[in-house]
Amino acid sequence: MTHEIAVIPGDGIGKEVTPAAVDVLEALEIDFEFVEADAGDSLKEATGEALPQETYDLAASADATLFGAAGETAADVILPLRDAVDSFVNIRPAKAYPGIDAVRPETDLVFLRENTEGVYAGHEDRLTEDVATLTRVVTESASAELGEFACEYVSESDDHDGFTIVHKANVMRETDGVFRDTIKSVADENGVETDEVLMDAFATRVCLEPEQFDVIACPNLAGDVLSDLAAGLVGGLGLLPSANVGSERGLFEPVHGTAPDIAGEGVANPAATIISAAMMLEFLGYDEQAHAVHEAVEATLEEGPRTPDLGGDASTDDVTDAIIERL
Ligand code: GGG
Repeated sequence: MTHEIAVIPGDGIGKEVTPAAVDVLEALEIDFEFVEADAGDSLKEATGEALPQETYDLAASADATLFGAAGETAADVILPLRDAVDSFVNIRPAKAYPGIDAVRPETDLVFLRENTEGVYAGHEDRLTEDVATLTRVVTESASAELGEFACEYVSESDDHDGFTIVHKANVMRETDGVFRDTIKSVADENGVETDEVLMDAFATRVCLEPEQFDVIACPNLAGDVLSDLAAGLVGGLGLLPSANVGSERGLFEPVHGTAPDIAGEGVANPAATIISAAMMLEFLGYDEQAHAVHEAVEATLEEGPRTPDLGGDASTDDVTDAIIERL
């Protein structure tokens, strides 16, 4: 059975790391049909539109989407694309790999980020020259969906005892109150253990003792920020993949953005995007191939070659070729 894979590189280093991940997928000789589409800052400059309807429609109909990076047009590109695949959760693993000089080598976390609402729901207004407002939306239904997913996620593997709910309900009593209480009651109904930590305290504690945490369910913005923070503990953003999962489709992308400081130089670390592609393989049921990609990436991170962000001098292509050779 052929799977149609939408490939949307986006901007900056997205144009370099996304083809690298496609090269790895092609080397697996699975029956994939790759269909490329454009979106992002450079497209907006050229056409006035950051996300054409045909790109949205492609993501909404393909079996899975591989996305690169969004820049200034992130709100016009990546948020609608997550909507196109009906994604309610963004899974962001952050783990330290052997051989990589990590600030906290004991880090092994998985962020389950609510993916549809919070302050990313898009309700911003400029009321006057002096006043801008933002409406934060949190619903019981989206929180329950995340809670149910978190329960399934931790129950599927013996590696997890439960999960941590990160929130700021002592200040945002209504919105994060709904988030925390709904997830807690879903977990209780499912017999899954939870604990809870205020998001500011979590930021400190995860830096000092990341081994205290495992799976973390968090609101949209907190998940975006705290997973980037965790990237700093494990060796940088070049190592963090993500999966935007819906009930039928998924969109897979590195956590990093466009990295304009190195874009066009051919030295971006492709690991995060290639691990995201491995998450896509798992989502589509290609467990064996996914495992092979994870192993090949881990061996390459440990033994090299490495890109400059990890202290090496290899190019994106060198690292990609080394991963393909190890498959
Ligand atoms: N590949 C991830 C990406 O493009 N990140 C840029 C960004 O601003 N993302 C916002 C988000 O992940 O919600």
